[in-house]
Order: sequence, then C-alpha cells, then structure tokens
Amino acid sequence: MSTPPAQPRSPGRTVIRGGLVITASDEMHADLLIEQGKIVALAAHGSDVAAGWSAERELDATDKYVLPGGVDAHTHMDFPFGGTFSSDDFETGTRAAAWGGTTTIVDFAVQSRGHALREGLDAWHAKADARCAIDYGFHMILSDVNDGTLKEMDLLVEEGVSSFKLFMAYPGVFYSDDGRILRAMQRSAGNGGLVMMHAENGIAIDVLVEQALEAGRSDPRYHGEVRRTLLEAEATHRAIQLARVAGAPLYVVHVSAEEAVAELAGARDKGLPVFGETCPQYLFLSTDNLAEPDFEGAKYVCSTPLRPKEHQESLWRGLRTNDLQVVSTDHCPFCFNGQKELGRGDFSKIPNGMPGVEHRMDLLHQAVVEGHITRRRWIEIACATPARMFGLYPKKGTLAPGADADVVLYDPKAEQTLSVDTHHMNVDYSAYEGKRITGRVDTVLSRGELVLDGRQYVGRAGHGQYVPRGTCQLLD
Ligand code: DUC
Ligand code: ZN
Ligand code: ZN
Repeated sequence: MSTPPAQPRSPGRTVIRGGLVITASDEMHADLLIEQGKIVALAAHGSDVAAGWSAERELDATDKYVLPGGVDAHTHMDFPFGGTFSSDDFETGTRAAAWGGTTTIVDFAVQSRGHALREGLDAWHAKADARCAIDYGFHMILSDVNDGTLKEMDLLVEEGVSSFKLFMAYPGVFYSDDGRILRAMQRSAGNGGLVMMHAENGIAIDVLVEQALEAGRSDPRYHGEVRRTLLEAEATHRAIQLARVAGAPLYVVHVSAEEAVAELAGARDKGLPVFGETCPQYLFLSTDNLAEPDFEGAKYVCSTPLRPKEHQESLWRGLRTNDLQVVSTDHCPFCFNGQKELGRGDFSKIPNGMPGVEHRMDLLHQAVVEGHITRRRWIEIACATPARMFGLYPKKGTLAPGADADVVLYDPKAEQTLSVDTHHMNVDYSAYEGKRITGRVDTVLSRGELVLDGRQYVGRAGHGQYVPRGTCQLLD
C-alpha cells in the first residue's frame, strides 16, 4: 500500500476552507487564501470567489475556528533570575508556544546594571537568533536609567524596540526609584516609547520579607502575604501619577489585585492613556495554590503574586469592560527540582515565575466556554490588542489581506487535560495539572508555513524571524 504524499510544508498557495473565521471584530464562515506567507483574501464559504481558488495545499477547517495566531507580549525565555535561568530557552519556549497557538512572542531583553542597553539587546538577539519556531520581538528591561541609557532609548524605539520595562520592585536588582522612572517616562513621552511597569512597592515589600523571615514564616505562602495587594495598588497609583506628570502613556504588566484594577479604571475614566495586562495565572489560580503543603506552593511563586480567589472576578470584569486590555503569560518557568528548591526554608529565595506560554489560548477559550468573555473578546485580548499595543498590527493579530499568514485552526469541541506529561514546555511540573479544557489547537501556520499539522509538530528552530516593532497603536 502506498502512502499518500505529505502536504508540502511551505507551498506557493494555501486555501483554508469551511471554518468559522474569528477576529476581534467579526465572525464569519469564510475561506482564506494564503500566498507567499501572507493572507491574500477572505471570501464567504461557498461563494463563487472562494470556489474559484486553487492551491497546492487545501486545509479543511470544517467544524473548526480559524483564528489569528496568538500574540504573547510578555515572556521571559532564558531569563536570569535569583541565581538561575528560566528553564525554557528560545527554542523550547517558542516550540511550546506554537503548540498552544501562539505565533508571536515579545520577550524581554535585559540591561545589566552598569552596561549599555545595546549590550543587553545584542545578548538577547544572540540567545534567540536561529532558534525560534515562531516570530519574536523584544522589549527592553531598564535596570539603570542614566543620561546614556536615556539617549539609547531613542535609538531603540527607531529600530523597533519600542517598549521599556521598569521595576518598582526588586531593590538592588531591577529596581528604579521614582526619579529614574520619571526621567524614563519623560523620554518615552518624547520618543514614542511605551513604559511597561512592574508596579509593586519593592522597598516596603523587602521590609515585610525581612520581618516574616525573622518571625519564622518561611513557607511559599508568605511570598503572597508580604507582597500585599495595597502595595500593588499604591505602586500602580504612583506609576499613573508619574506618567501624568511626564505626559506619557503607561502599560501596567501582570495586574493581579482588585485594588490595582480600580486604579487603572479610575485613570481610564479620566481619559488617561493607561493600559493594563493580566495573566492566566491570576484568572485561574489563587493563594490556595501558594498554600499547598510540602513546599508545593513554590510552583506558584511569581510576582506580582497570586491573590485570594475573590480578586478573580474583578480581573474578568476588567477584561470585559476594557479596563484591562491584554492577557499575556509572563512565562518564566523554573523547574521544581533544582530551581524552585533554592528557596526551601526561605521563600524569598524561590525564583519568581511560572510556566504558561503553551496554555494561554486554551485557558482563554475555557473562559469563553464558561461565559467570562465572548469569542471575539478572546481574540481581542490575546491577539489583536497585544499586536496594536506593541506596534505589530495588522501584520500580526488579525486575519486580513496583507497580514502575515499566522493562522490557528482551533477545535472548539476537543477535550483535553493539562499535564506535565503532555505539555511541551521545558519544565518539570504543570501549574494547571489535571485541569480540564474544552477546545484545543489543531493546526498552526506561521507566515504560511505549517508548524503544527493536525497535532503533529512539523516546525523548525530558525523559522521564527525577529520582528522590529512600530510604536503603540492605541494612542489616537
Ligand atoms: N515576575 C516574575 O514572576 N518573574 C520574572 C520577573 C517578574 O517580574
Ligand atoms: Zn514583572
Ligand atoms: Zn515578566
């Protein structure tokens, strides 16, 4: 018996037929024509136009959704933290992202104290170059705001690194004081950059950490307790006021506390250009996980921390009302064995971060199934708005003529159970072990090339290209 020839991975033309195309603005039964890595046309399924398309490759999307590839605007591959490195590098992390329907990541290059931004950016290019399965861009973490780095910000914006993360937390490591923050914001007001803020009062948190450890409170759950919601809200408020003084827009990363959402909502009600991101871990997990016995809570140590369950409803509401605009993962995995264990007996030594890049699209589909958000809002917060926020739209984040053919065929009826045994991230536990999800990614294309073909991985390291970004597209 002869086996049929495999579909070419990268043919001239591809047609995707019979699916429900979902973008942030529309849902339609439409066929999609792809040529040379770009979407050329969409036409109603069954129309004469679509019937007339011929292609070397036809993908049958009957009973499936046809979605833009996910844009995860907050990942940390190969990221140095707490004396170790996140366990996914650009090869393993982008492969896992593709399995989960994400076709673009924006990762954080790091400026080390005393070094130029350029050095950090070059180092991150070297980490990612020729390793990625999907396309990627960079933000820049500013650890050292001075005259030199302020000037460098202008150059980076011009060459496509148009967003800068500053930390109000982690004194002595990434921390910037209010004066440095103000100066970076003033610079971004002039050069079109977007300041991304880790909003937690790290100076106060460090006092509470010291007091907790002195009192013998060393388990992972105390990581959540010392990083008080009020200290997230206070920092969020302060960041907003500093941005107002500077006349700059502001994007607050990994918002987890109800009180912080309220600060963002208040600012937006005043018409200020203030944006907020949350992450699946804050929507689906809680301090109950941090309190798991036998040091298991360490698996859930990240900052901002997980919050009591009651905060989740305000995050969902914020996503519905557009007080929060983006869901990213803050993917920053550390293995339980050998990495999280660095903090046994002292929660402050547990590397901060959780795995998640593979599960964002699925968890948000589960949120659709459970009625928290609509299908179009799913695509808006996971694809379109992150692309707009970080100057990638409409190349990324939508399905329209001229856009990159980053396309996901999604089976909304498939049932799956998340587990370390089946995930593709390079980490020895799942934060969602045993969680049942309705819906699963079936097929993924990146710039017209198959990466995942009916749950078979056919991607390759080096397919992913660096994407220089424009400036924020949500400011006028
Ligand atoms: N928070 C994390 O949990 N990990 C990396 C950095 C951060 O801000
Ligand atoms: Zn952060
Ligand atoms: Zn982060």
